[in-house]
Amino acid sequence: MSNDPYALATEAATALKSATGVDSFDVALVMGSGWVPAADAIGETISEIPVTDLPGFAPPAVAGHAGRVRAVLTGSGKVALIFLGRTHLYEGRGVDPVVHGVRTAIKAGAGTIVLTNAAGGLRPETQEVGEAVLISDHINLTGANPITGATFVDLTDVYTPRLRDLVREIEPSMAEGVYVAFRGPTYETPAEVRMCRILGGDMVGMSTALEAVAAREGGADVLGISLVTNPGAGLVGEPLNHEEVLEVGRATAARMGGLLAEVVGKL
Ligand code: 8IG
Repeated sequence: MSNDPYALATEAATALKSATGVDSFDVALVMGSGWVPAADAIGETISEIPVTDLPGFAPPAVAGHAGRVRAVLTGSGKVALIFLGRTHLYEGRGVDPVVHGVRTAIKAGAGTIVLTNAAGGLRPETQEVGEAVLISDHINLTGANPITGATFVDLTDVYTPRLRDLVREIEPSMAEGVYVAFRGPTYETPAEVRMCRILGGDMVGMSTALEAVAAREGGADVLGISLVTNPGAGLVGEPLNHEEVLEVGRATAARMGGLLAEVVGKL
């Protein structure tokens, strides 16, 4: 196995194609916390394997992150690669495993990467728990970047405007927002949540931004959607817990799966 993350992604893509029996993928989706149950609505499963069967993938570390990858045939005849769970920066393995799925998907042909997550809402005045928000942009406060060296990738349109337009054609009422990414694993302090609001953030979470950057570097289009599962710490009510995230996911799975199926159908 190679130490070069791009070579490792090429190796993983080769292994993925032979393990799934699929020669090339059109689109890849990363199902974050609360989104895994939505995967079943996207199409017919062709095959599914543990990601750890492929070179470079870390074993799952979080409940609700199954650590499996599924090849799916959609109603529109597209072949989708669906990651049921992801690796997070807070797991402490560094940034390469966090973006390995995205890089592998791109090497396996995917030109569109759909990134989903569960997030805290920074605008409880207008957001509801269980609401899906289209990611318009992000603020990367992780302190990390998947790219090393003098590769100055333009991030003007990280989240592809055409794909956001497409989602709004399907779901005209969907709000857009700026996703603020922290390393975690702690949730924010109330002061950090107030800071994020001042900075222009609308959602806060521990994923997605680094994967979006890696996808843009790799030349893919990116769509990001957050499922707001709690108000940011200190904004209202109770402390946060992961079980509630999974519960919101179960309650919204059919709706979110239907939305993703429609989006993939129109790519
Ligand atoms: I779900 O409030 C979920 N993930 N950083 N803050 C951060 N990540 C989250 C939150 C939150 N809710």
